[in-house]
Order: sequence, then structure tokens, then C-alpha cells
Amino acid sequence: MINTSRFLSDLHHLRSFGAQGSGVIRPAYSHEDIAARDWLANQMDEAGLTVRFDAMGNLFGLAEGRSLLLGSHSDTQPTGGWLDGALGVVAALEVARTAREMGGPAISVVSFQDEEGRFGGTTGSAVWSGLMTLTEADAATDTNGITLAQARTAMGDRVGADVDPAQFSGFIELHIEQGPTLDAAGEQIGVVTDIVGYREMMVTLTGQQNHAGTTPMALRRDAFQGLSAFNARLNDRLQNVVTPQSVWTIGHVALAPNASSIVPGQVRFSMQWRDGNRDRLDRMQSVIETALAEVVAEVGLGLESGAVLGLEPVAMAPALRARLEAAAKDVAPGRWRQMPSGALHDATNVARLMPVAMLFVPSIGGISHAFEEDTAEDDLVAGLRVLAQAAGLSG
Ligand code: HGY
Ligand code: MN
Ligand code: MN
Repeated sequence: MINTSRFLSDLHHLRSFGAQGSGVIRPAYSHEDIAARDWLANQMDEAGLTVRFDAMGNLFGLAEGRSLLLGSHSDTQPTGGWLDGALGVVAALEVARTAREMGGPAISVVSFQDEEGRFGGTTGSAVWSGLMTLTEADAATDTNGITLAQARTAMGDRVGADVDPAQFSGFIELHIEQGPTLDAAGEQIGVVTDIVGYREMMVTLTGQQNHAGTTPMALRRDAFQGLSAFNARLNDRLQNVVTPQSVWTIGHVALAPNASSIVPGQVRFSMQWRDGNRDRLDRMQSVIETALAEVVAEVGLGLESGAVLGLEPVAMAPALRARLEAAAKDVAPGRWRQMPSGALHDATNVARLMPVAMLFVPSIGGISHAFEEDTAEDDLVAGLRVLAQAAGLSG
């Protein structure tokens, strides 16, 4: 039988690494992230699993022979919630531990590194799944200009040989919904049908830094005005191609020199867009590129668009999904649904290698990527029970 108090105690212990009020600050390769990984490694070792760190810092607890892989990520957003990723890792640990105590089935555990994208996005599972090479990942930089190669040296001599994906029969990830659907409906479980795709690029607009008092408005080449005009035109033009499930975000903005009496000469910002349909992602991209080109010409700005990073939309594996649906019917009768994921997950990358499936528990108020992120305890336990049952543990 799964031990729910052990599970909850471990979940709160993981929260303590980088705890900040009700939230957590535990970015990839930070001191807090590595301390959390060391603690998880110890828990895996005590559970009788073979502990392995790969070159990216992905942490695996391996069962012998062929096994089902469960897990998520234990790094967080710069100011993150205590459950995003952490829930899936600790639930996987509890299911694997219980499976060993019950003499089977073989369950392995993973905590992927840098899912939250300090260096891009789902970086650890992207390298493990072959979506990108370690060399490509190493060249990525965070917003402070630190390279992933520099950051991952903090893993030190923990790093061992690569972990071969062929030993796993499939991957299931338990995660908080990070949206309002389940909470608003009073439901406990979401069985994921598919995960959206996303595209992201960094954009730099360059104008002319100048005096805020003596420079007439008509003579300005104001980088902020360029961003503002782009954003207004983008919101208007995208209405022609999007659906209510489409989203787009300018989440990171660095204005230079960022002084109240200086016309900003440069702005660097992130442009991210997401949708469940690959063609629509393409159409959104061309709207973005056209609007950018028009505005820089009108305002007289220089434009530099970085490489477009992204992941394509992916459908969950029917057989694994069916196991989650059967378990959800049993654990939360009348209080579960099938639903898409608007958030990105490591499961998208792992789907390149093996069958994957995901399940959600509610986020209170639909809030996530914020210190207020939370989930009711009985919903956390319901998620654990569904995961355990779908993984083949009885009752
Ligand atoms: O951005 C995402 O969807 C994920 O939570 N990192
Ligand atoms: Mn996550
Ligand atoms: Mn996240």
C-alpha cells in the first residue's frame, strides 16, 4: 500500500530546498537545486533504487531490468510554486518505493533538469531524448549570460554514464494542472489527451538613446515605443489566426538604459507563443514576424531576432492513457475529465523515445508559476493513488 504520510512528508521536505514564503526559488544548477537532488538521490538509494546522474544533471533512480519510468522535474521557475514538477518526482518516488516493498512491478524514477528553462526550456529531457545535443545545450545562456556549460560544472563528480532510455517501457508524469479547469469544476483528476506545442525567440530592437527632455517626439527612435506598437499590432493581427486555446506572451523585457530621463535606445524581450496545432503555430509565427518588420520600419529601429526554440504538440499514448482513465474512474468517480495540457512538460521530449501519458491534479484558483501555487492535500493524494494504480500497484 502507498504510504500517504511518507509521501506528504517528502513533498514538504523537498519544498524546504529554496523555500521562500509559500513558494520556492530553486532554479536549475543552483545550490538549492543540487541540494534537493542530493536529498532525492538519497531517498532513491534508501528505496533500493540505483542512483544515476547524467551529464545534464538529470537524476534517475533505477529499478533492475525493464521498468516503467515515472517522474517530472525538481527545478523551479525563478519565483516558482512548491508543487510544479516536485509533485511528480515525489509521487514517483513513493510509487517506486511501495512497488519494491510489495515485490513489484519494476518502477524507476526521474527528476529532469532545467525543465523550467533557465537555459531555454525542458533542456534536461531535450538532451536525454536527443532533441538537442549536449554541445548545443552547453552553449545556451541564462538571462545573466551564464552558459549551461558553466552552470552544470556544479554537478561535480556526481555525473556518471548516460542512462539508456531503452530500459523503460514507458513514462507517466503526474503534474499540477497549472490552470483553472479542474478547480473551477470541482474535479480532482485530469487525464491529459495532448500537450501543446510552443515557439520562443529573443528579440532586440535598437533605436537611439537620447535626452528625454530635449528630443522632440517626431525625432525619436524609441525602442520602448517600438515594443509597444508591436504588441498592440500583434494582439490585433493574431485575432485572425488564433483560437481561445492559443496563447502568446512577452514575459521578459530588458529596457536599456532603463532610466527615467533617457529615451530608451534598446529593448530585448522574449516572444513566446503556444497552440495545440502545428500549422497554427506556423501561422502565428508569420504574423509575429510581419508585425515586427512593419513596426521597425515605421519607427526606424534595428531588429535582431534570435533562433526560434520550440516543441511540437504531442498526443499521449492511448494504452497508457487508458490505464490512467481506468484508475481515475476508480479513485475519483465522476470527478475526473480528459483534457489538453496548456503547459509544457518533459513528457513531450520523452515521447520521442517511448509511450508517454500525463495526469493532472487541480491548482487552487488556477494559479501556478507563482508563490501562491497550491493544491488541496486530498487532491494530491488522489493523484498519487491514480498514478500508483496506473503503474500497476493494486489498490
Ligand atoms: O512553461 C511551462 O509550461 C512549464 O511550466 N515550464
Ligand atoms: Mn512543470
Ligand atoms: Mn513550470
